[in-house]
Amino acid sequence: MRTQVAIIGAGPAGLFLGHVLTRAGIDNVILERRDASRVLARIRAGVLEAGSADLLRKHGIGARMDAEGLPHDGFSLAFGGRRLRVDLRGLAGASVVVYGQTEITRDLMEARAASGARTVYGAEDVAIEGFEGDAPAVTWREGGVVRRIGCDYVCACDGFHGVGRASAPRATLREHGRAYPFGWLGVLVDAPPADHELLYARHERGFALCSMRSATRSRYYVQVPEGERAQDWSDARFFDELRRRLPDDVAERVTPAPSLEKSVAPLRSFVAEPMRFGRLFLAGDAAHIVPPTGAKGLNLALGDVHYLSEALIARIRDGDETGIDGYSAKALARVWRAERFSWRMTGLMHEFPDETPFERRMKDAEFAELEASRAARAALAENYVGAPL
Ligand code: RFL
Ligand code: PHB
Repeated sequence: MRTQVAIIGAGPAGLFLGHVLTRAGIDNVILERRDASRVLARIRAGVLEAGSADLLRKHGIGARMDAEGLPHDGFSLAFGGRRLRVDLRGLAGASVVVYGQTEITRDLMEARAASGARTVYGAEDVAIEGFEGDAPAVTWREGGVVRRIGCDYVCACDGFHGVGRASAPRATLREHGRAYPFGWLGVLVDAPPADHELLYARHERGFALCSMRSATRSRYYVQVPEGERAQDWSDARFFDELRRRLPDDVAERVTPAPSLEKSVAPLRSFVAEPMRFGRLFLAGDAAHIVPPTGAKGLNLALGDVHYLSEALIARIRDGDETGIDGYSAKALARVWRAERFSWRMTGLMHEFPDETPFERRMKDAEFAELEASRAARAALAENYVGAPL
């Protein structure tokens, strides 16, 4: 078997890369460890930057997002009894789109099925060979049989625990990051959202977030200590804790309902450098993780794929190597900016177990600055709607 580009992972990064390459006439194969239903069952991101939404439209997969997604012109921060609305449109001239990662994944899966491009689900023990030379290949096990595909390039879009980064040469790979001593417990319910926009709340009991997927489906999160297990949280306990952390008027509008999904996500900041090793490229969570407080992870993955697909198309169609040579630096510049923003939002809005009174006062002062200064709010808004690609 042979292909031009072997893609590992059928999350949003891998599926979007495959989609753009297929539309450019470049043959590609996606190898995914799980089956498609498992991939679709993961409830993750909810917020798309304006630039991400434009990117999906540009590549012909924005129709359902435009019909069903919810454009949001702002969001609110609640901070120890105070409330602040961040007017994204007024301050940064753009809005975001609330449209679930699951829906984007479904749209991309359908487009791929219609195009006839190959995807192998249930590919076990994926391994990458020869990417430091001219003839890389990927091997995997499928129903007990070992298979191999030769290719020109390998793109690892296989998330934080994937094989791509693990295969990178230790001498070149640098890894930076920190884990936070807490996670987010998330619940998805069929009930109208508490508010028409998102609300991020800091409270002495911990952070809480009111988000949504549609006018009838809500997504809520509460900060929990690291190691906490979702099965130890009944729906009643979750909603009780959530309401205690929200401003009274919002808490009253929360409609508890049986959870459709409940899970704990650990919080971490992480960057791997560089994002290219010979003929192996990393994209999305395979290369970097942000804590979800800034709503950046999926957007970074789509941005990486934008740069990487342009670079591969220029190389494969025209023999132009400048794009693939510049990919890592270009993607990382955008990644570090989002890392800083996500780290700052996480610090401001969460309760740290070892927080000193001095650190608490610094956060109070930071929130006061946001209340007092339009420039401070504008900087926040610009980061939230995202840097142009
Ligand atoms: P994914 O989605 O993890 O997909 C990787 C795929 O690779 C497969 N895989 C392998 N396949 C073959 N062989 C192997 N050895 C493999 N190892 C792994 C996996 O099965 C999987 O299918 O990575 P990708 O495509 O880079 O996408 C990244 C996003 O999923 C992620 O950044 C976002 O979900 C982060 N995120 C958010 N991002 C936003 O932009 N806005 C948000 O509002 C937002 N909210 C969130 C989030 C992430 C969260 N969690 C659960 C971490 C909220 C939460 C709670
Ligand atoms: C979500 O709806 O899942 C969501 C929204 C905003 C975030 C993180 C997650 O910052």
